[in-house]
Amino acid sequence: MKRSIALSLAALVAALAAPAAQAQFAKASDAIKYRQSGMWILATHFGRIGAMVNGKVAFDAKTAADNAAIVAYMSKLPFAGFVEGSDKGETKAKAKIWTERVKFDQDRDNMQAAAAKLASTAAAPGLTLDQLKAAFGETAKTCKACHDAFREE
Ligand code: ASC
Repeated sequence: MKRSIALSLAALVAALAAPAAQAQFAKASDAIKYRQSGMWILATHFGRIGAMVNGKVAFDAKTAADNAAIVAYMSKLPFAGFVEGSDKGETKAKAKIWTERVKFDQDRDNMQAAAAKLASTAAAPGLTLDQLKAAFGETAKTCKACHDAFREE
């Protein structure tokens, strides 16, 4: 028993001491899968708002607010997946993410701020379609700016 606890502790210490990539993800492909999955959920809920903005689906303030809250939450998740060494593999991420990290992080911050504003706008009483359109448009710009710079076609 004591021995197995000691071994567990040794394993834990080793795990904690591993590089960040290994601490969070067993392998680079897991990090890629993680960020792509997060982006997929993000885009799905953003797209549901987009359908309203584009008149494909009837405007409904509660649906907009619900989806925008998910967008704001999901905007935070994918970035943990951009670990060192995950520029290779089944990914459209450009290698310059890791050499222009300051700009990448600024683009991330811009998107997360726009997503938070979209959520607060959508949740405010008396939301109009025009207000939703404006906040959606501002957020879409931040998605595009980062994709143009850091994602392969
Ligand atoms: C989406 C989606 C993106 C962004 C981008 C905004 O719904 O999947 O990548 O919006 O097109 O310009």
